[in-house]
Amino acid sequence: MTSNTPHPVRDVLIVGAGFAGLYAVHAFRRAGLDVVCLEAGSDVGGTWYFNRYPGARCDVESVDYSYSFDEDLQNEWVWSERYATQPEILAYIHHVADRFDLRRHVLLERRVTAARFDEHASRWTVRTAGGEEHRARYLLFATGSLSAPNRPDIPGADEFAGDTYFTARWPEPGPSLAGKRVGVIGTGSSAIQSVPILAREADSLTVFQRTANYSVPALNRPLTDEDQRRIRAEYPARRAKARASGGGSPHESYPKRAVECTPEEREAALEAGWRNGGVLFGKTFPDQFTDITANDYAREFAERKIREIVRDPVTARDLIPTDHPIGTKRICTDSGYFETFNKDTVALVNLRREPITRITPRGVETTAALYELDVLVYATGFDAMTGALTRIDITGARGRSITEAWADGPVTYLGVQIPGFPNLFTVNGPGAPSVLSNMVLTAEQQVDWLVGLLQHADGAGATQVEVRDDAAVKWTDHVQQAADATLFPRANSWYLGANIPGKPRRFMPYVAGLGAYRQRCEEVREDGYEGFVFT
Ligand code: N01
Repeated sequence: MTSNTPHPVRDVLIVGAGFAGLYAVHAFRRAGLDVVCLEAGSDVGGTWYFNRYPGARCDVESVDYSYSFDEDLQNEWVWSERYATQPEILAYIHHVADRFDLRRHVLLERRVTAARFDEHASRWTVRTAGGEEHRARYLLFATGSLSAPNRPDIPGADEFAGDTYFTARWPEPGPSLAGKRVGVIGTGSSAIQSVPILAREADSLTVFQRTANYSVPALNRPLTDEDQRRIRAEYPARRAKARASGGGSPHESYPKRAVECTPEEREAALEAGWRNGGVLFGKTFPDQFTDITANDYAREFAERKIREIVRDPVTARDLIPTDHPIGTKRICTDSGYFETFNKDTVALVNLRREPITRITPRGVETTAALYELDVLVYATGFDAMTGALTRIDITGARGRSITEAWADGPVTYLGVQIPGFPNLFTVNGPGAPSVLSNMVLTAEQQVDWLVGLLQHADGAGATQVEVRDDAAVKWTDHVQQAADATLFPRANSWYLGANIPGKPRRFMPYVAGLGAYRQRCEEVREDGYEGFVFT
Protein backbone atom coordinates (compact mmCIF):
# COMPACT_ATOMS: atom_id res chain seq x y z
CA MET A 1 0.00 0.00 0.00
CA THR A 2 1.52 3.38 -0.90
CA SER A 3 1.55 6.32 1.45
CA ASN A 4 -1.22 7.96 -0.61
CA THR A 5 -3.68 5.07 -0.31
CA PRO A 6 -6.01 5.61 2.63
CA HIS A 7 -5.81 2.79 5.15
CA PRO A 8 -9.07 1.34 6.48
CA VAL A 9 -10.27 2.53 9.88
CA ARG A 10 -9.23 -0.18 12.36
CA ASP A 11 -10.77 -1.07 15.65
CA VAL A 12 -7.44 -0.92 17.44
CA LEU A 13 -4.13 0.57 16.38
CA ILE A 14 -1.21 -0.60 18.49
CA VAL A 15 2.10 1.25 18.53
CA GLY A 16 5.08 -0.98 19.29
CA ALA A 17 5.67 -4.68 18.61
CA GLY A 18 7.59 -5.67 21.71
CA PHE A 19 6.33 -8.07 24.37
CA ALA A 20 3.31 -5.87 25.20
CA GLY A 21 2.34 -4.86 21.67
CA LEU A 22 2.51 -8.39 20.29
CA TYR A 23 0.38 -9.73 23.10
CA ALA A 24 -2.08 -6.91 22.43
CA VAL A 25 -2.27 -7.95 18.76
CA HIS A 26 -3.08 -11.48 19.86
CA ALA A 27 -5.60 -10.55 22.57
CA PHE A 28 -7.55 -7.92 20.63
CA ARG A 29 -7.69 -10.13 17.55
CA ARG A 30 -8.90 -13.05 19.69
CA ALA A 31 -11.66 -10.72 20.90
CA GLY A 32 -12.78 -10.27 17.29
CA LEU A 33 -11.34 -6.80 16.80
CA ASP A 34 -9.59 -5.60 13.65
CA VAL A 35 -6.02 -4.76 14.65
CA VAL A 36 -2.93 -3.19 13.13
CA CYS A 37 0.41 -2.65 14.86
CA LEU A 38 2.99 -0.06 13.81
CA GLU A 39 6.59 -0.80 14.77
CA ALA A 40 9.56 1.59 14.36
CA GLY A 41 12.15 -1.20 14.11
CA SER A 42 12.91 -3.38 11.12
CA ASP A 43 11.64 -6.38 13.02
CA VAL A 44 9.49 -7.20 16.03
CA GLY A 45 11.01 -7.35 19.52
CA GLY A 46 10.89 -3.81 20.94
CA THR A 47 13.47 -3.41 23.70
CA TRP A 48 14.99 -6.73 22.74
CA TYR A 49 15.31 -5.68 19.12
CA PHE A 50 17.12 -2.41 19.88
CA ASN A 51 19.20 -3.24 22.98
CA ARG A 52 21.67 -5.68 21.44
CA TYR A 53 24.81 -4.41 23.13
CA PRO A 54 27.41 -6.98 24.24
CA GLY A 55 26.24 -8.73 27.40
CA ALA A 56 22.59 -7.68 27.18
CA ARG A 57 20.36 -10.07 29.05
CA CYS A 58 17.32 -9.88 31.26
CA ASP A 59 17.63 -9.63 35.03
CA VAL A 60 14.34 -11.45 35.61
CA GLU A 61 14.61 -15.25 35.36
CA SER A 62 13.80 -16.46 31.86
CA VAL A 63 11.07 -18.87 33.01
CA ASP A 64 9.27 -15.93 34.61
CA TYR A 65 10.05 -13.29 31.97
CA SER A 66 7.99 -15.05 29.32
CA TYR A 67 4.35 -15.18 28.25
CA SER A 68 1.92 -17.12 30.41
CA PHE A 69 -1.18 -16.82 28.21
CA ASP A 70 -0.74 -20.12 26.42
CA GLU A 71 0.13 -23.28 28.29
CA ASP A 72 1.42 -25.10 25.22
CA LEU A 73 3.75 -22.22 24.41
CA GLN A 74 4.91 -22.16 28.01
CA ASN A 75 5.65 -25.88 28.02
CA GLU A 76 7.24 -26.19 24.59
CA TRP A 77 9.76 -23.35 24.81
CA VAL A 78 13.04 -24.40 26.45
CA TRP A 79 15.10 -21.61 27.99
CA SER A 80 18.76 -22.50 27.95
CA GLU A 81 19.89 -20.30 30.85
CA ARG A 82 18.61 -18.95 34.12
CA TYR A 83 18.85 -15.41 32.73
CA ALA A 84 18.29 -15.29 28.99
CA THR A 85 20.54 -13.36 26.63
CA GLN A 86 19.10 -10.73 24.30
CA PRO A 87 19.47 -13.05 21.24
CA GLU A 88 17.58 -15.84 23.01
CA ILE A 89 14.77 -13.50 24.11
CA LEU A 90 14.54 -12.09 20.59
CA ALA A 91 14.38 -15.65 19.18
CA TYR A 92 11.55 -16.37 21.62
CA ILE A 93 9.64 -13.26 20.52
CA HIS A 94 10.08 -14.29 16.88
CA HIS A 95 8.82 -17.76 17.74
CA VAL A 96 5.72 -16.31 19.40
CA ALA A 97 5.07 -13.92 16.49
CA ASP A 98 5.25 -16.82 14.02
CA ARG A 99 3.45 -19.43 16.13
CA PHE A 100 0.44 -17.14 16.66
CA ASP A 101 0.59 -15.63 13.18
CA LEU A 102 0.98 -12.11 14.56
CA ARG A 103 3.31 -10.72 11.92
CA ARG A 104 0.58 -10.16 9.35
CA HIS A 105 -0.84 -7.45 11.63
CA VAL A 106 2.50 -5.69 12.12
CA LEU A 107 3.81 -2.99 9.79
CA LEU A 108 7.57 -2.57 10.32
CA GLU A 109 9.69 0.55 9.92
CA ARG A 110 6.74 2.77 10.79
CA ARG A 111 7.94 5.23 13.42
CA VAL A 112 4.90 7.06 14.75
CA THR A 113 5.52 10.80 14.93
CA ALA A 114 2.03 12.20 15.58
CA ALA A 115 -1.44 11.17 16.73
CA ARG A 116 -4.59 13.31 16.76
CA PHE A 117 -8.03 12.57 18.12
CA ASP A 118 -11.10 13.57 16.10
CA GLU A 119 -13.83 14.13 18.69
CA HIS A 120 -16.65 14.17 16.16
CA ALA A 121 -15.71 10.94 14.42
CA SER A 122 -14.39 9.35 17.67
CA ARG A 123 -11.26 8.13 16.00
CA TRP A 124 -7.52 8.57 16.17
CA THR A 125 -5.35 9.44 13.17
CA VAL A 126 -1.75 8.44 13.49
CA ARG A 127 1.06 9.69 11.28
CA THR A 128 4.37 7.95 10.64
CA ALA A 129 7.80 9.39 9.82
CA GLY A 130 7.30 8.10 6.27
CA GLY A 131 4.15 10.21 5.90
CA GLU A 132 1.57 7.41 6.17
CA GLU A 133 -1.69 7.98 7.99
CA HIS A 134 -3.53 5.25 9.87
CA ARG A 135 -6.91 5.59 11.57
CA ALA A 136 -8.53 3.63 14.35
CA ARG A 137 -11.29 3.79 16.94
CA TYR A 138 -8.84 2.96 19.71
CA LEU A 139 -5.14 3.67 20.03
CA LEU A 140 -2.85 1.66 22.29
CA PHE A 141 0.70 2.76 23.02
CA ALA A 142 2.85 -0.26 23.84
CA THR A 143 5.96 1.80 23.33
CA GLY A 144 7.94 0.60 26.32
CA SER A 145 9.17 2.30 29.45
CA LEU A 146 12.84 2.35 28.49
CA SER A 147 12.80 2.98 24.76
CA ALA A 148 13.57 6.68 24.30
CA PRO A 149 17.40 6.84 24.61
CA ASN A 150 18.92 9.70 26.55
CA ARG A 151 21.60 11.46 24.50
CA PRO A 152 23.39 13.73 26.95
CA ASP A 153 24.20 17.19 25.77
CA ILE A 154 28.00 17.15 26.17
CA PRO A 155 29.91 19.93 24.37
CA GLY A 156 31.88 18.70 21.38
CA ALA A 157 30.10 15.31 21.20
CA ASP A 158 29.73 15.56 17.42
CA GLU A 159 33.41 16.36 16.96
CA PHE A 160 34.68 12.99 18.20
CA ALA A 161 36.80 11.49 15.39
CA GLY A 162 36.40 7.86 16.51
CA ASP A 163 33.31 5.66 16.44
CA THR A 164 30.34 6.48 18.66
CA TYR A 165 27.78 3.90 19.80
CA PHE A 166 24.75 3.89 22.09
CA THR A 167 24.07 0.70 24.03
CA ALA A 168 20.37 1.25 23.27
CA ARG A 169 21.08 1.38 19.51
CA TRP A 170 23.94 -1.08 19.16
CA PRO A 171 24.58 -1.96 15.49
CA GLU A 172 24.09 -5.41 14.05
CA PRO A 173 26.57 -6.95 13.39
CA GLY A 174 28.44 -5.42 16.31
CA PRO A 175 31.74 -3.60 15.66
CA SER A 176 35.11 -5.24 16.31
CA LEU A 177 36.83 -3.59 19.27
CA ALA A 178 40.09 -5.51 18.99
CA GLY A 179 43.07 -3.21 19.33
CA LYS A 180 40.83 -0.24 20.20
CA ARG A 181 40.88 2.18 23.10
CA VAL A 182 37.26 2.19 24.24
CA GLY A 183 35.50 4.59 26.62
CA VAL A 184 32.08 4.04 28.23
CA ILE A 185 30.01 6.88 29.68
CA GLY A 186 27.54 5.68 32.30
CA THR A 187 27.43 3.00 34.96
CA GLY A 188 23.81 1.81 34.97
CA SER A 189 22.59 -1.70 34.14
CA SER A 190 23.51 -1.45 30.45
CA ALA A 191 27.10 -0.42 31.21
CA ILE A 192 27.47 -2.90 34.05
CA GLN A 193 26.45 -5.74 31.75
CA SER A 194 28.61 -4.65 28.84
CA VAL A 195 31.79 -3.48 30.62
CA PRO A 196 33.23 -6.97 31.34
CA ILE A 197 32.79 -7.98 27.70
CA LEU A 198 34.04 -4.69 26.25
CA ALA A 199 37.10 -5.04 28.51
CA ARG A 200 37.80 -8.51 27.10
CA GLU A 201 37.56 -7.31 23.50
CA ALA A 202 39.20 -3.90 23.64
CA ASP A 203 42.84 -2.96 23.98
CA SER A 204 41.94 -0.71 26.89
CA LEU A 205 38.70 0.38 28.53
CA THR A 206 38.00 3.62 30.39
CA VAL A 207 34.74 3.78 32.34
CA PHE A 208 33.43 7.30 33.01
CA GLN A 209 31.31 7.12 36.15
CA ARG A 210 29.22 9.99 37.48
CA THR A 211 27.23 7.97 40.02
CA ALA A 212 28.20 4.57 41.37
CA ASN A 213 25.59 1.82 41.36
CA TYR A 214 24.93 -1.29 43.40
CA SER A 215 25.31 -4.52 41.50
CA VAL A 216 24.83 -8.10 42.58
CA PRO A 217 26.35 -11.07 40.74
CA ALA A 218 23.70 -12.57 38.46
CA LEU A 219 25.06 -16.09 39.02
CA ASN A 220 23.68 -17.05 35.69
CA ARG A 221 23.93 -20.72 34.74
CA PRO A 222 22.61 -23.13 32.13
CA LEU A 223 19.29 -24.76 32.99
CA THR A 224 19.71 -28.53 33.28
CA ASP A 225 17.23 -31.20 32.21
CA GLU A 226 16.32 -31.57 35.86
CA ASP A 227 15.63 -27.80 36.07
CA GLN A 228 13.41 -28.08 33.00
CA ARG A 229 11.38 -30.94 34.51
CA ARG A 230 10.98 -29.08 37.79
CA ILE A 231 9.98 -25.83 36.09
CA ARG A 232 7.28 -27.59 34.05
CA ALA A 233 5.91 -29.36 37.09
CA GLU A 234 5.84 -26.11 39.08
CA TYR A 235 4.76 -23.71 36.35
CA PRO A 236 1.08 -23.23 37.28
CA ALA A 237 1.92 -22.61 40.94
CA ARG A 238 4.90 -20.44 39.99
CA ARG A 239 2.75 -18.22 37.76
CA ALA A 240 -0.02 -17.93 40.35
CA LYS A 241 2.52 -16.83 42.93
CA ALA A 242 4.09 -14.36 40.52
CA ARG A 243 0.72 -12.77 39.68
CA ALA A 244 -0.08 -12.24 43.34
CA SER A 245 3.40 -10.92 44.16
CA GLY A 246 4.87 -7.43 44.24
CA GLY A 247 7.47 -7.85 41.51
CA GLY A 248 5.78 -10.38 39.25
CA SER A 249 8.11 -13.22 40.20
CA PRO A 250 7.63 -16.04 42.70
CA HIS A 251 10.12 -14.57 45.16
CA GLU A 252 9.65 -14.85 48.91
CA SER A 253 11.53 -12.57 51.27
CA TYR A 254 13.12 -13.88 54.46
CA PRO A 255 10.26 -14.66 56.84
CA LYS A 256 11.42 -12.10 59.42
CA ARG A 257 12.11 -8.39 59.26
CA ALA A 258 15.81 -7.54 59.20
CA VAL A 259 15.50 -5.45 62.34
CA GLU A 260 14.11 -8.46 64.25
CA CYS A 261 17.02 -10.76 63.38
CA THR A 262 20.15 -11.36 65.39
CA PRO A 263 23.32 -10.12 63.63
CA GLU A 264 24.28 -13.74 62.83
CA GLU A 265 20.86 -14.56 61.40
CA ARG A 266 20.85 -11.36 59.34
CA GLU A 267 24.31 -12.03 57.96
CA ALA A 268 23.33 -15.59 57.02
CA ALA A 269 20.17 -14.40 55.25
CA LEU A 270 22.07 -11.71 53.33
CA GLU A 271 24.79 -14.20 52.37
CA ALA A 272 22.10 -16.61 51.14
CA GLY A 273 20.48 -13.77 49.16
CA TRP A 274 23.84 -12.82 47.64
CA ARG A 275 24.58 -16.45 46.76
CA ASN A 276 21.17 -16.78 45.14
CA GLY A 277 22.25 -13.89 42.91
CA GLY A 278 20.43 -11.19 40.99
CA VAL A 279 18.09 -8.30 41.73
CA LEU A 280 16.14 -10.17 44.40
CA PHE A 281 19.00 -9.47 46.81
CA GLY A 282 17.31 -6.07 47.00
CA LYS A 283 14.29 -7.78 48.58
CA THR A 284 16.11 -10.12 50.95
CA PHE A 285 14.14 -8.79 53.91
CA PRO A 286 10.52 -7.62 53.80
CA ASP A 287 11.42 -4.30 55.46
CA GLN A 288 14.38 -3.49 53.19
CA PHE A 289 12.43 -0.93 51.13
CA THR A 290 10.64 0.71 54.02
CA ASP A 291 13.05 0.80 56.95
CA ILE A 292 16.38 2.58 56.49
CA THR A 293 17.98 0.49 59.25
CA ALA A 294 17.05 -2.72 57.43
CA ASN A 295 18.27 -1.20 54.19
CA ASP A 296 21.56 -0.19 55.78
CA TYR A 297 22.27 -3.80 56.73
CA ALA A 298 21.91 -4.92 53.11
CA ARG A 299 23.76 -1.86 51.80
CA GLU A 300 26.74 -2.37 54.10
CA PHE A 301 26.84 -6.06 53.19
CA ALA A 302 26.97 -5.22 49.46
CA GLU A 303 29.65 -2.59 50.05
CA ARG A 304 31.82 -5.12 51.88
CA LYS A 305 31.54 -7.41 48.86
CA ILE A 306 32.76 -4.63 46.54
CA ARG A 307 35.75 -3.98 48.80
CA GLU A 308 36.55 -7.70 48.87
CA ILE A 309 36.50 -7.93 45.06
CA VAL A 310 38.23 -4.72 43.95
CA ARG A 311 41.94 -4.73 44.79
CA ASP A 312 42.75 -1.03 44.44
CA PRO A 313 41.21 0.70 47.50
CA VAL A 314 40.65 4.04 45.73
CA THR A 315 38.83 2.33 42.86
CA ALA A 316 36.82 0.25 45.34
CA ARG A 317 35.81 3.38 47.24
CA ASP A 318 34.81 5.11 44.01
CA LEU A 319 32.68 2.13 42.97
CA ILE A 320 30.65 2.22 46.20
CA PRO A 321 27.49 4.32 45.92
CA THR A 322 27.12 7.11 48.43
CA ASP A 323 23.85 8.70 47.45
CA HIS A 324 20.98 6.22 47.72
CA PRO A 325 19.64 3.31 49.77
CA ILE A 326 20.31 -0.01 48.05
CA GLY A 327 17.58 -0.98 45.61
CA THR A 328 15.99 2.47 45.37
CA LYS A 329 17.62 2.74 41.96
CA ARG A 330 17.16 -0.42 39.94
CA ILE A 331 19.75 -2.75 41.40
CA CYS A 332 22.09 -3.97 38.67
CA THR A 333 23.14 -7.55 38.09
CA ASP A 334 26.48 -8.48 36.63
CA SER A 335 28.85 -11.19 35.58
CA GLY A 336 32.25 -9.97 36.71
CA TYR A 337 31.68 -6.19 36.70
CA PHE A 338 33.66 -5.27 39.81
CA GLU A 339 36.34 -7.88 38.98
CA THR A 340 36.91 -6.11 35.65
CA PHE A 341 38.44 -3.15 37.48
CA ASN A 342 41.29 -5.42 38.64
CA LYS A 343 42.55 -5.61 35.05
CA ASP A 344 45.55 -3.46 34.12
CA THR A 345 43.80 -2.43 30.91
CA VAL A 346 40.71 -1.03 32.67
CA ALA A 347 40.45 2.37 34.35
CA LEU A 348 37.67 4.07 36.27
CA VAL A 349 37.31 7.83 35.95
CA ASN A 350 35.31 9.36 38.79
CA LEU A 351 33.42 12.23 37.17
CA ARG A 352 32.46 13.61 40.59
CA ARG A 353 36.16 14.40 41.11
CA GLU A 354 36.92 15.37 37.53
CA PRO A 355 33.79 16.26 35.55
CA ILE A 356 33.73 16.02 31.75
CA THR A 357 34.44 19.42 30.23
CA ARG A 358 33.99 18.43 26.59
CA ILE A 359 34.47 15.76 23.99
CA THR A 360 37.24 16.50 21.54
CA PRO A 361 38.11 14.74 18.27
CA ARG A 362 40.63 12.69 20.28
CA GLY A 363 38.54 11.61 23.24
CA VAL A 364 36.91 12.69 26.49
CA GLU A 365 38.35 15.68 28.28
CA THR A 366 37.77 16.12 32.00
CA THR A 367 38.95 18.86 34.35
CA ALA A 368 42.00 16.64 35.03
CA ALA A 369 42.99 14.96 31.75
CA LEU A 370 42.26 14.12 28.14
CA TYR A 371 41.41 10.41 27.74
CA GLU A 372 42.28 9.47 24.17
CA LEU A 373 39.86 7.00 22.61
CA ASP A 374 39.06 5.21 19.35
CA VAL A 375 35.53 4.27 20.37
CA LEU A 376 33.06 6.02 22.68
CA VAL A 377 30.05 4.13 24.04
CA TYR A 378 27.13 5.97 25.59
CA ALA A 379 25.33 3.82 28.18
CA THR A 380 23.46 6.89 29.34
CA GLY A 381 19.98 5.53 29.89
CA PHE A 382 16.55 6.65 28.78
CA ASP A 383 13.92 9.34 29.12
CA ALA A 384 12.08 6.66 31.04
CA MET A 385 8.36 5.94 31.13
CA THR A 386 7.16 9.17 29.52
CA GLY A 387 9.80 9.84 26.83
CA ALA A 388 8.40 7.37 24.31
CA LEU A 389 5.07 9.23 24.42
CA THR A 390 6.14 12.83 24.82
CA ARG A 391 8.49 12.52 21.82
CA ILE A 392 5.34 11.91 19.73
CA ASP A 393 3.11 14.88 18.89
CA ILE A 394 -0.05 13.54 20.55
CA THR A 395 -3.15 15.76 20.56
CA GLY A 396 -6.21 14.61 22.47
CA ALA A 397 -9.67 16.08 22.95
CA ARG A 398 -10.12 19.87 22.93
CA GLY A 399 -6.75 20.28 21.17
CA ARG A 400 -4.71 19.45 24.26
CA SER A 401 -1.24 18.00 23.71
CA ILE A 402 0.38 15.33 25.84
CA THR A 403 3.23 17.67 26.75
CA GLU A 404 0.69 20.17 28.12
CA ALA A 405 -1.23 17.46 29.96
CA TRP A 406 1.96 16.11 31.55
CA ALA A 407 3.72 19.45 32.11
CA ASP A 408 3.91 18.70 35.87
CA GLY A 409 4.51 14.98 35.41
CA PRO A 410 2.41 12.11 34.10
CA VAL A 411 -1.20 11.81 35.27
CA THR A 412 -2.98 8.54 34.52
CA TYR A 413 -5.76 6.34 35.77
CA LEU A 414 -4.43 2.89 36.68
CA GLY A 415 -1.56 3.57 34.30
CA VAL A 416 -3.85 2.79 31.36
CA GLN A 417 -5.48 6.10 30.43
CA ILE A 418 -4.69 9.82 30.47
CA PRO A 419 -7.53 12.29 31.15
CA GLY A 420 -8.34 14.30 28.03
CA PHE A 421 -7.20 11.53 25.70
CA PRO A 422 -10.30 9.46 24.99
CA ASN A 423 -9.87 6.04 23.40
CA LEU A 424 -6.10 6.18 23.96
CA PHE A 425 -4.52 3.62 26.26
CA THR A 426 -1.05 2.75 27.51
CA VAL A 427 0.54 -0.51 28.62
CA ASN A 428 3.29 -0.62 31.23
CA GLY A 429 3.14 3.15 31.42
CA PRO A 430 3.38 5.58 34.34
CA GLY A 431 0.97 4.70 37.13
CA ALA A 432 1.24 0.95 36.49
CA PRO A 433 3.60 -1.51 38.25
CA SER A 434 5.51 -1.70 34.92
CA VAL A 435 9.26 -1.36 35.53
CA LEU A 436 9.00 -2.45 39.15
CA SER A 437 7.41 -5.68 38.09
CA ASN A 438 7.77 -8.42 35.51
CA MET A 439 6.82 -6.46 32.40
CA VAL A 440 5.57 -9.50 30.50
CA LEU A 441 3.03 -10.53 33.11
CA THR A 442 1.91 -6.95 33.73
CA ALA A 443 1.42 -6.44 29.98
CA GLU A 444 -0.74 -9.56 29.77
CA GLN A 445 -2.86 -8.44 32.70
CA GLN A 446 -3.31 -4.87 31.43
CA VAL A 447 -4.11 -5.92 27.89
CA ASP A 448 -6.67 -8.52 29.05
CA TRP A 449 -8.26 -5.88 31.25
CA LEU A 450 -8.39 -3.40 28.36
CA VAL A 451 -10.05 -6.00 26.12
CA GLY A 452 -12.79 -6.22 28.76
CA LEU A 453 -13.06 -2.43 28.90
CA LEU A 454 -13.51 -2.11 25.13
CA GLN A 455 -16.05 -4.92 25.10
CA HIS A 456 -17.92 -3.11 27.84
CA ALA A 457 -17.85 0.10 25.79
CA ASP A 458 -19.11 -1.69 22.68
CA GLY A 459 -21.81 -3.41 24.75
CA ALA A 460 -22.94 -0.01 26.01
CA GLY A 461 -23.01 1.36 22.47
CA ALA A 462 -20.35 3.91 23.40
CA THR A 463 -17.92 5.31 20.87
CA GLN A 464 -15.72 7.12 23.39
CA VAL A 465 -14.10 5.95 26.61
CA GLU A 466 -12.53 8.65 28.74
CA VAL A 467 -11.31 8.67 32.29
CA ARG A 468 -12.67 11.34 34.64
CA ASP A 469 -10.13 13.94 35.76
CA ASP A 470 -10.79 13.34 39.43
CA ALA A 471 -10.29 9.57 39.10
CA ALA A 472 -6.93 10.09 37.38
CA VAL A 473 -5.76 12.69 39.91
CA LYS A 474 -6.76 10.43 42.79
CA TRP A 475 -4.93 7.44 41.29
CA THR A 476 -1.81 9.51 40.53
CA ASP A 477 -1.78 10.81 44.11
CA HIS A 478 -2.15 7.25 45.34
CA VAL A 479 0.84 6.17 43.21
CA GLN A 480 2.93 8.96 44.75
CA GLN A 481 1.77 8.15 48.28
CA ALA A 482 2.60 4.48 47.79
CA ALA A 483 6.14 5.52 46.81
CA ASP A 484 6.38 7.99 49.70
CA ALA A 485 5.72 5.14 52.14
CA THR A 486 8.99 3.54 50.94
CA LEU A 487 12.63 4.59 50.61
CA PHE A 488 12.35 4.91 46.80
CA PRO A 489 12.00 8.72 46.68
CA ARG A 490 15.38 9.06 48.44
CA ALA A 491 17.18 8.23 45.20
CA ASN A 492 17.58 10.55 42.23
CA SER A 493 16.41 7.79 39.95
CA TRP A 494 14.82 7.60 36.54
CA TYR A 495 11.74 6.27 38.36
CA LEU A 496 11.01 9.90 39.21
CA GLY A 497 12.53 11.50 36.14
CA ALA A 498 15.65 12.72 37.95
CA ASN A 499 18.04 11.61 35.18
CA ILE A 500 16.65 14.02 32.59
CA PRO A 501 17.44 17.73 33.09
CA GLY A 502 14.23 19.73 33.54
CA LYS A 503 11.92 16.71 33.76
CA PRO A 504 9.24 17.16 36.45
CA ARG A 505 9.85 14.96 39.47
CA ARG A 506 7.01 12.55 40.01
CA PHE A 507 7.35 8.94 41.05
CA MET A 508 6.01 7.08 38.02
CA PRO A 509 5.78 3.31 38.58
CA TYR A 510 3.28 1.88 41.08
CA VAL A 511 5.31 0.41 43.93
CA ALA A 512 2.47 -1.46 45.65
CA GLY A 513 3.10 -4.27 43.20
CA LEU A 514 1.38 -6.49 40.69
CA GLY A 515 -0.87 -8.37 43.14
CA ALA A 516 -2.33 -5.19 44.65
CA TYR A 517 -2.65 -3.60 41.23
CA ARG A 518 -4.52 -6.57 39.77
CA GLN A 519 -6.90 -6.49 42.69
CA ARG A 520 -7.60 -2.78 42.20
CA CYS A 521 -8.23 -3.31 38.48
CA GLU A 522 -10.66 -6.12 39.29
CA GLU A 523 -12.56 -3.88 41.73
CA VAL A 524 -12.83 -1.16 39.10
CA ARG A 525 -14.14 -3.68 36.57
CA GLU A 526 -16.67 -5.08 39.04
CA ASP A 527 -17.86 -1.51 39.69
CA GLY A 528 -18.72 -1.16 35.98
CA TYR A 529 -15.33 0.41 35.18
CA GLU A 530 -15.72 3.07 37.80
CA GLY A 531 -13.77 6.22 36.90
CA PHE A 532 -14.43 5.96 33.15
CA VAL A 533 -17.10 7.82 31.19
CA PHE A 534 -18.66 6.00 28.22
CA THR A 535 -20.37 8.19 25.61
O1 N01 B 1 20.53 3.51 32.14
P1 N01 B 1 20.68 4.20 33.58
P2 N01 B 1 20.71 1.97 31.74
N1 N01 B 1 27.55 12.33 31.93
O2 N01 B 1 19.81 5.40 33.54
C1 N01 B 1 25.03 8.11 33.22
C2 N01 B 1 16.83 -1.44 32.52
N2 N01 B 1 17.86 -2.34 32.06
O3 N01 B 1 20.44 1.85 30.28
O4 N01 B 1 23.40 8.25 37.48
C3 N01 B 1 27.96 11.24 32.60
O5 N01 B 1 20.50 3.24 34.68
C4 N01 B 1 24.20 8.05 34.47
O6 N01 B 1 24.84 8.73 35.51
P3 N01 B 1 23.93 9.43 36.68
C5 N01 B 1 16.93 -1.32 34.03
O7 N01 B 1 15.65 -1.14 34.56
C6 N01 B 1 17.79 -3.61 32.48
O8 N01 B 1 21.98 1.44 32.22
O9 N01 B 1 22.84 10.17 35.97
N3 N01 B 1 27.17 10.20 32.86
C7 N01 B 1 24.13 6.53 34.67
O10 N01 B 1 25.29 6.04 35.26
C8 N01 B 1 17.77 -0.07 34.16
O11 N01 B 1 17.65 0.58 35.40
C9 N01 B 1 18.75 -4.49 32.13
O12 N01 B 1 24.87 10.29 37.41
C10 N01 B 1 25.92 10.26 32.42
C11 N01 B 1 24.05 6.02 33.23
O13 N01 B 1 24.52 7.07 32.40
C12 N01 B 1 17.28 0.75 33.02
O14 N01 B 1 17.06 -0.18 31.97
C13 N01 B 1 19.82 -4.09 31.36
C14 N01 B 1 25.41 11.36 31.71
C15 N01 B 1 22.65 5.68 32.81
O15 N01 B 1 22.21 4.61 33.59
C16 N01 B 1 18.24 1.80 32.53
O16 N01 B 1 19.56 1.25 32.51
C17 N01 B 1 19.87 -2.78 30.92
C18 N01 B 1 26.31 12.42 31.48
N4 N01 B 1 25.91 13.54 30.83
C19 N01 B 1 18.89 -1.91 31.29
N5 N01 B 1 24.12 11.12 31.41
C20 N01 B 1 18.63 -5.87 32.63
O17 N01 B 1 17.60 -6.49 32.57
C21 N01 B 1 23.83 9.91 31.92
N6 N01 B 1 24.90 9.39 32.53
C22 N01 B 1 19.79 -6.46 33.27
